[in-house]
Amino acid sequence: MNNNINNYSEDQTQEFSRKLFAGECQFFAASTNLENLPPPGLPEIGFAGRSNVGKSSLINALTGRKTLARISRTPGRTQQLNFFNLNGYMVLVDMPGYGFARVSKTRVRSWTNLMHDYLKGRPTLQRLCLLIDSRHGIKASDKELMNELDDAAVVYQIILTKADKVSVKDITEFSRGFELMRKKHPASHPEIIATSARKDKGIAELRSSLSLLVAPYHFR
Ligand SMILES: Nc1nc2c(ncn2[C@@H]2O[C@H](COP(=O)(O)OP(=O)(O)OP(=O)(O)O)[C@@H](O)[C@H]2O)c(=O)[nH]1
Ligand SMILES: [Mg+2]
Repeated sequence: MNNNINNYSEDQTQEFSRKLFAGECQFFAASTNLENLPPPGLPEIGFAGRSNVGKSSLINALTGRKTLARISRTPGRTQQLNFFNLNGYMVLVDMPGYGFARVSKTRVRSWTNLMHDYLKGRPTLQRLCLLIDSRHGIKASDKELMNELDDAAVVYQIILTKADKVSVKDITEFSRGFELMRKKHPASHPEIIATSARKDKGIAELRSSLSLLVAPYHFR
Protein backbone atom coordinates (compact mmCIF):
# COMPACT_ATOMS: atom_id res chain seq x y z
CA MET A 1 0.00 0.00 0.00
CA ASN A 2 1.21 3.48 -0.74
CA ASN A 3 0.99 5.23 2.59
CA ASN A 4 3.68 7.88 2.44
CA ILE A 5 2.72 11.51 2.26
CA ASN A 6 4.66 12.21 -0.90
CA ASN A 7 2.65 9.72 -2.93
CA TYR A 8 5.56 7.58 -3.99
CA SER A 9 5.12 3.85 -3.83
CA GLU A 10 7.08 1.91 -1.21
CA ASP A 11 9.11 0.36 -4.03
CA GLN A 12 10.00 3.73 -5.54
CA THR A 13 11.04 5.12 -2.18
CA GLN A 14 13.12 2.09 -1.31
CA GLU A 15 14.85 2.09 -4.68
CA PHE A 16 15.64 5.80 -4.43
CA SER A 17 16.90 5.53 -0.84
CA ARG A 18 19.01 2.47 -1.67
CA LYS A 19 20.72 4.33 -4.53
CA LEU A 20 21.10 7.49 -2.49
CA PHE A 21 22.85 5.80 0.42
CA ALA A 22 24.88 3.38 -1.70
CA GLY A 23 26.52 6.26 -3.55
CA GLU A 24 29.53 8.38 -2.66
CA CYS A 25 29.70 9.91 0.79
CA GLN A 26 32.51 12.28 1.56
CA PHE A 27 33.63 14.17 4.60
CA PHE A 28 34.12 17.78 3.53
CA ALA A 29 34.14 20.08 6.57
CA ALA A 30 34.64 20.17 10.32
CA SER A 31 33.53 23.12 12.40
CA THR A 32 34.53 24.13 15.87
CA ASN A 33 32.74 27.47 15.87
CA LEU A 34 30.04 29.35 13.99
CA GLU A 35 32.61 31.26 11.94
CA ASN A 36 34.01 28.18 10.27
CA LEU A 37 30.73 26.48 9.35
CA PRO A 38 30.61 25.59 5.65
CA PRO A 39 28.28 27.91 3.70
CA PRO A 40 24.71 26.53 3.63
CA GLY A 41 24.05 24.55 0.44
CA LEU A 42 22.37 21.15 0.19
CA PRO A 43 19.60 20.06 2.59
CA GLU A 44 21.15 18.96 5.88
CA ILE A 45 20.21 16.22 8.35
CA GLY A 46 21.70 16.53 11.83
CA PHE A 47 22.45 13.69 14.24
CA ALA A 48 22.42 14.75 17.88
CA GLY A 49 22.11 13.03 21.24
CA ARG A 50 23.89 12.32 24.48
CA SER A 51 27.55 11.30 24.47
CA ASN A 52 28.04 7.70 23.40
CA VAL A 53 24.43 7.21 22.22
CA GLY A 54 25.68 5.97 18.83
CA LYS A 55 25.52 9.00 16.46
CA SER A 56 28.72 8.26 14.57
CA SER A 57 27.93 4.53 14.42
CA LEU A 58 24.50 5.30 12.94
CA ILE A 59 26.00 7.51 10.21
CA ASN A 60 28.41 4.70 9.35
CA ALA A 61 25.56 2.17 9.24
CA LEU A 62 23.38 4.42 7.05
CA THR A 63 26.16 4.92 4.54
CA GLY A 64 27.37 1.31 4.76
CA ARG A 65 30.87 2.41 5.76
CA LYS A 66 32.69 1.29 8.87
CA THR A 67 35.05 4.17 9.37
CA LEU A 68 33.49 7.24 7.77
CA ALA A 69 32.62 8.78 11.14
CA ARG A 70 34.94 7.99 14.05
CA ILE A 71 33.44 6.00 16.88
CA SER A 72 34.68 5.12 20.32
CA ARG A 73 33.74 3.41 23.56
CA THR A 74 34.76 6.55 25.41
CA PRO A 75 32.11 9.27 25.50
CA GLY A 76 33.30 12.49 23.86
CA ARG A 77 34.77 11.06 20.67
CA THR A 78 33.19 13.54 18.26
CA GLN A 79 34.31 17.04 19.26
CA GLN A 80 33.24 19.18 16.31
CA LEU A 81 30.46 19.34 13.72
CA ASN A 82 31.47 16.97 10.92
CA PHE A 83 29.84 17.40 7.50
CA PHE A 84 29.44 14.54 5.01
CA ASN A 85 28.21 15.10 1.46
CA LEU A 86 25.92 12.21 0.50
CA ASN A 87 26.15 11.71 -3.21
CA GLY A 88 25.50 15.39 -3.97
CA TYR A 89 21.92 15.12 -2.64
CA MET A 90 22.14 15.94 1.03
CA VAL A 91 24.55 16.54 3.86
CA LEU A 92 24.74 14.43 7.03
CA VAL A 93 26.03 16.29 10.07
CA ASP A 94 27.63 14.31 12.90
CA MET A 95 27.56 16.27 16.14
CA PRO A 96 29.37 16.08 19.44
CA GLY A 97 27.33 14.52 22.23
CA TYR A 98 25.94 16.35 25.22
CA GLY A 99 25.87 15.14 28.80
CA PHE A 100 28.73 13.19 30.22
CA ALA A 101 32.03 13.15 28.33
CA ARG A 102 35.57 12.37 29.47
CA VAL A 103 36.95 15.78 28.55
CA SER A 104 36.98 19.13 30.33
CA LYS A 105 33.72 20.88 31.14
CA THR A 106 34.85 23.97 29.27
CA ARG A 107 35.31 22.04 26.06
CA VAL A 108 31.96 20.31 26.44
CA ARG A 109 30.32 23.69 27.02
CA SER A 110 31.95 25.16 23.94
CA TRP A 111 30.83 22.37 21.61
CA THR A 112 27.37 22.20 23.20
CA ASN A 113 26.94 25.92 22.54
CA LEU A 114 28.05 25.44 18.95
CA MET A 115 25.51 22.64 18.48
CA HIS A 116 22.68 24.80 19.86
CA ASP A 117 23.65 27.78 17.67
CA TYR A 118 23.86 25.57 14.61
CA LEU A 119 20.51 23.88 15.29
CA LYS A 120 18.63 27.11 15.83
CA GLY A 121 20.19 29.15 13.03
CA ARG A 122 20.88 26.84 10.10
CA PRO A 123 18.56 27.63 7.18
CA THR A 124 19.30 24.37 5.35
CA LEU A 125 18.67 22.05 8.30
CA GLN A 126 15.76 19.86 7.20
CA ARG A 127 15.54 17.55 10.17
CA LEU A 128 17.36 16.67 13.32
CA CYS A 129 17.63 13.00 14.17
CA LEU A 130 17.54 13.01 17.96
CA LEU A 131 19.15 9.78 19.08
CA ILE A 132 17.99 8.13 22.29
CA ASP A 133 19.61 5.03 23.78
CA SER A 134 16.88 2.33 23.88
CA ARG A 135 18.11 1.22 27.29
CA HIS A 136 17.95 4.64 28.93
CA GLY A 137 15.04 6.50 27.32
CA ILE A 138 14.64 10.28 27.27
CA LYS A 139 16.75 12.07 29.91
CA ALA A 140 16.56 15.63 31.25
CA SER A 141 19.27 16.83 28.84
CA ASP A 142 17.30 15.41 25.88
CA LYS A 143 14.15 17.15 27.10
CA GLU A 144 15.98 20.47 27.33
CA LEU A 145 17.05 20.15 23.72
CA MET A 146 13.54 19.08 22.66
CA ASN A 147 12.06 22.18 24.30
CA GLU A 148 14.56 24.39 22.52
CA LEU A 149 13.82 22.77 19.18
CA ASP A 150 10.07 23.19 19.76
CA ASP A 151 10.62 26.90 20.43
CA ALA A 152 12.80 27.26 17.33
CA ALA A 153 10.38 25.13 15.21
CA VAL A 154 13.15 22.75 14.11
CA VAL A 155 11.66 19.36 13.24
CA TYR A 156 13.25 16.49 15.14
CA GLN A 157 12.72 12.77 14.86
CA ILE A 158 13.38 10.38 17.72
CA ILE A 159 15.70 7.57 16.66
CA LEU A 160 16.21 4.83 19.21
CA THR A 161 19.72 3.35 19.13
CA LYS A 162 21.24 0.07 20.35
CA ALA A 163 17.87 -1.67 19.93
CA ASP A 164 19.79 -4.97 19.97
CA LYS A 165 20.11 -4.46 23.73
CA VAL A 166 16.38 -4.33 24.54
CA SER A 167 13.21 -6.32 23.81
CA VAL A 168 10.50 -5.49 21.29
CA LYS A 169 8.20 -4.92 24.28
CA ASP A 170 10.52 -2.22 25.66
CA ILE A 171 10.40 -0.42 22.32
CA THR A 172 6.61 -0.64 22.12
CA GLU A 173 6.36 0.79 25.63
CA PHE A 174 8.70 3.64 24.79
CA SER A 175 6.64 4.44 21.67
CA ARG A 176 3.41 4.51 23.69
CA GLY A 177 4.95 6.82 26.28
CA PHE A 178 6.34 9.10 23.62
CA GLU A 179 2.98 9.31 21.88
CA LEU A 180 1.56 10.85 25.08
CA MET A 181 4.56 13.18 25.45
CA ARG A 182 4.25 14.45 21.89
CA LYS A 183 1.35 16.73 22.73
CA LYS A 184 3.85 18.95 24.53
CA HIS A 185 6.39 18.79 21.71
CA PRO A 186 4.95 20.33 18.57
CA ALA A 187 8.15 20.09 16.50
CA SER A 188 8.54 16.34 17.06
CA HIS A 189 8.12 14.07 14.06
CA PRO A 190 5.37 11.45 14.63
CA GLU A 191 7.43 8.47 13.48
CA ILE A 192 9.94 6.86 15.85
CA ILE A 193 12.49 4.51 14.32
CA ALA A 194 14.22 1.85 16.42
CA THR A 195 17.70 1.09 15.09
CA SER A 196 20.71 -1.04 15.78
CA ALA A 197 23.87 -0.08 13.93
CA ARG A 198 25.37 -3.32 15.16
CA LYS A 199 22.58 -5.59 13.88
CA ASP A 200 21.56 -3.47 10.88
CA LYS A 201 18.08 -3.04 12.29
CA GLY A 202 15.86 -0.14 11.24
CA ILE A 203 18.61 1.24 9.02
CA ALA A 204 16.78 0.76 5.70
CA GLU A 205 13.68 2.31 7.28
CA LEU A 206 15.61 5.39 8.39
CA ARG A 207 17.22 5.68 4.95
CA SER A 208 13.73 5.71 3.36
CA SER A 209 12.44 8.28 5.80
CA LEU A 210 15.38 10.63 5.17
CA SER A 211 15.27 10.08 1.40
CA LEU A 212 11.76 11.47 1.28
CA LEU A 213 13.16 14.84 2.32
CA VAL A 214 15.01 15.18 -0.98
CA ALA A 215 13.01 12.81 -3.20
CA PRO A 216 10.55 15.42 -4.55
CA TYR A 217 13.45 17.20 -6.25
CA HIS A 218 15.02 14.12 -7.73
CA PHE A 219 12.35 11.64 -8.83
CA ARG A 220 12.11 11.44 -12.56
N1 LIG B 1 25.17 -2.72 21.14
C1 LIG B 1 25.31 -1.67 20.33
N2 LIG B 1 26.33 -0.80 20.53
C2 LIG B 1 26.42 0.26 19.71
C3 LIG B 1 25.49 0.49 18.66
N3 LIG B 1 25.82 1.65 18.05
C4 LIG B 1 26.93 2.12 18.67
N4 LIG B 1 27.30 1.29 19.68
C5 LIG B 1 28.47 1.44 20.58
O1 LIG B 1 28.33 2.62 21.35
C6 LIG B 1 29.60 3.26 21.55
C7 LIG B 1 29.53 4.72 21.12
O2 LIG B 1 29.30 4.79 19.73
P1 LIG B 1 29.56 6.14 18.91
O3 LIG B 1 28.99 5.94 17.56
O4 LIG B 1 30.99 6.57 19.01
O5 LIG B 1 28.65 7.16 19.75
P2 LIG B 1 28.54 8.75 19.58
O6 LIG B 1 27.16 9.11 19.96
O7 LIG B 1 29.02 9.18 18.23
O8 LIG B 1 29.56 9.24 20.72
P3 LIG B 1 30.24 10.70 20.93
O9 LIG B 1 30.79 11.15 19.61
O10 LIG B 1 31.33 10.40 21.92
O11 LIG B 1 29.17 11.59 21.49
C8 LIG B 1 30.62 2.42 20.75
O12 LIG B 1 31.26 1.52 21.64
C9 LIG B 1 29.75 1.66 19.76
O13 LIG B 1 30.31 0.43 19.34
C10 LIG B 1 24.44 -0.47 18.47
O14 LIG B 1 23.58 -0.38 17.57
N5 LIG B 1 24.40 -1.52 19.34
MG1 LIG C 1 30.47 10.53 17.70
